[in-house]
Amino acid sequence: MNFSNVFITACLLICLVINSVQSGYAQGTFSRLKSERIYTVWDDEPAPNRGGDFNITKARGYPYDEDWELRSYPIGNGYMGANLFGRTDTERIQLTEKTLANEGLYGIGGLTSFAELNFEFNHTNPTNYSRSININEAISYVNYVSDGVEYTREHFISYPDNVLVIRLTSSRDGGVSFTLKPEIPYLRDSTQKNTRTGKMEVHEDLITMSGFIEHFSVNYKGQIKVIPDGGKLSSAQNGDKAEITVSKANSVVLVIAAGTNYKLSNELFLEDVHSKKLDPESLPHEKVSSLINAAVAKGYENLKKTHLQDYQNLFSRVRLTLTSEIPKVSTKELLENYKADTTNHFLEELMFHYGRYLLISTSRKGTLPCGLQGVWSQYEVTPFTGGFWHNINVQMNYWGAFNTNLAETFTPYVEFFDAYLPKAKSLATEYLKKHNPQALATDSLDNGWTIGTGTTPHKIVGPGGHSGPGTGALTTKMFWDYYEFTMDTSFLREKAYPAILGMSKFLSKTLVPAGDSLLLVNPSASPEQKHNGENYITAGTTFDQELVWENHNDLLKASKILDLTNDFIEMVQTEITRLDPILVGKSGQIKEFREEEHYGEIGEKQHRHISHLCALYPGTLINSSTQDWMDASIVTLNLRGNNTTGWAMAHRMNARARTKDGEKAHEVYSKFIKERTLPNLWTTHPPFQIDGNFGCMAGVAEMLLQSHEGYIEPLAALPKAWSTGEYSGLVARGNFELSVVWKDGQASSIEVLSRSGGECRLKYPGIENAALYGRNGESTNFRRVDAESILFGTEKGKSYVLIFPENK
Ligand code: FUC
Repeated sequence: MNFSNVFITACLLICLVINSVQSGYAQGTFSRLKSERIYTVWDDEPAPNRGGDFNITKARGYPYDEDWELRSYPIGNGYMGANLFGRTDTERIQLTEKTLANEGLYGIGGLTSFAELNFEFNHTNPTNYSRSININEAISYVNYVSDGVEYTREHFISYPDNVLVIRLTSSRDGGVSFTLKPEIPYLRDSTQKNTRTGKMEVHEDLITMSGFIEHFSVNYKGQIKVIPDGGKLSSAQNGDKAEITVSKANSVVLVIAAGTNYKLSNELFLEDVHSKKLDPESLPHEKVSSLINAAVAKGYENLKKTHLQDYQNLFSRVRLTLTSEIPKVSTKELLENYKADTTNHFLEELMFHYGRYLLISTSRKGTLPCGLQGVWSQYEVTPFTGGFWHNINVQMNYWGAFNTNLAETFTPYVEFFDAYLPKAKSLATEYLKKHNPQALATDSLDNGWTIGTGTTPHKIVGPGGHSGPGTGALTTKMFWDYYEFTMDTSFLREKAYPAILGMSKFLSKTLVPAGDSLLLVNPSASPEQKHNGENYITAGTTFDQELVWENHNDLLKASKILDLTNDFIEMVQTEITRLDPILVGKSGQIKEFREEEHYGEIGEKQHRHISHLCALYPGTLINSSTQDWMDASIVTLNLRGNNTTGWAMAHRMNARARTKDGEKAHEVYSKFIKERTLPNLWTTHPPFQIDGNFGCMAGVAEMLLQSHEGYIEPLAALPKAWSTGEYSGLVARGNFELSVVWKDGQASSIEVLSRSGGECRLKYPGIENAALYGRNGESTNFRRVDAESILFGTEKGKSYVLIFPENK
């Protein structure tokens, strides 16, 4: 190493860092020196209208409409979502409100479309057409020229103001004319299943849609306010339908609000009769009207400003560039080009940022958690109810929330958990009564709580059938991760610890002694695995055993941090040693079932779930210090293969990242983009499920930064494809924000912003030769742990920069 070179490089970089502070970056990092990269998802034609709207066919037993699913562009604020088609003749904007539910397929109820907004523009031959979502702004645009006039539409759904705002402008004074004809979909009278009534009323510039869905006694209301600048506005009422015509306005702003009488509460889950879950006397009318009134009073410019402040506060925390080449082609072409040749990595970068866009758009405090399709459904009956599937899907939605610096998007799940907990406790007692009565506690509180797969905003179920009780520990893992990434001890004390403790109490009672020392979950099932066409129910599947281990282990860590001890915790200390969770079989595989010898003897060989690898990801029991298990995990991943569905590829990607194999992780990511990504960059199981988007976003972060082994490991699974790049703002456990610049596969600088203080342990090849500097350029000491690891103390709020000697 040439010391003077290192010194010069270091000084240069430090100057840059100082400059970044001076230029006003609140959390200055190297990358933020560079200008912000603007990401757009765009097309040069509207979403098609093949077979007319509602051309809903069935695919794999579920409703399916290619135009909506593949081509429309989603925007959302957690409460509601809109799908934009961007048409110029008759525009279609389909609206979803997350709490609007009908009976649905399984009788347990499911998300149903709220409304359709049709705008008759009658522009038939547009030129210079484009539609886009600017994901740095969460604003969607439509631009074109018709008869020499330029038309622009702008759409965003503001979270703080909870309204959809649309603005229409044209290059000519008095150029904006249209007729707005909203529709309430899926109306059915009370003689039919899925009864839904609804009507519209118009008063001057305001259309009100209101109605009732019998199944859960849902009252709903939507309002559309049309505010033209100049021109003429007229309205018409035709029976239960209403319309507004604007002619020759200079510009028009529309504000749209929607709501229902849904109320997240303990009672909702405790009540079994579906029509009594909500109060039919409660009306959302005032709530919706006041949203409209407040938005109108605020005005377009302020609404937009508030929206941008809110959204960008979250979105702009992270930067990531994986390539310097940004192709100037539409997103659908980008995807097609990628299918033919994967050497341009811009789409891989874009998908990561799009994932963060989607998460912010679907999961905000006060809204329901992100469902299986986020906050978007045009269907009467949404595939799998659009609900919160707990044998992997809902958890996958949040896997990337913490390391991509969006921890607060997990809050809706915590609120949802608080509401369902009393029911989850009673389900635990019921489950134990049925399956393991001898373990029942005298005080039912000591039975803990449980949750099974098919959960909706109206109902939770216990585990059983195709998925064992480990589903609950997949759930508590999110709580533990939230704590580890944020270091929020009050969250640990008030939320995570009680949740994990309650889960350990339940899981401990699902264990049955086997032989001298073993304790096996019995009955147990590895999610959705079947043998000879039947659910395979057995004792001690790896899924259940390892998840009991994970939950118990997190409980022990939490109780140590909180300095709590009691008889139960002491019991867990011994119980955890009797689980024998991971077994290696004769094919060198991680066994999925204890009685399995060779890989694939029991169950489907290429099954989409890799539940026995949940200890590799999102769990931590299989890690670098358990090399035999790590090797067996690789054998399992190889044997299972990547020919699978959307979210299932995403799980494999994260698992490969944990084996530190950047090439294999990248290979499955690439396959996922080629095979499971749609032209609007939603991803498909199929059908469209948003879990794949989030699982892969998490996977990208996991490749670039790991922190589950007691140290921070930047670029832990860097593939050759991303040999040069940089990121800022990814988060490691311990609440450290990391910014890394790398070139030719080697880190040149690593910056750590310590957000909670504490010791920082970093692992990276050659790190002992790097130089550490404090924020003001002062040289700082670190302790060498080994050739690849160093340790240093940090102060809360301070940044530390490691500069690597130039590679020889
Ligand atoms: C799990 C998966 C299914 C589907 C459903 C929503 O049960 O096994 O494939 O994704 O969730």
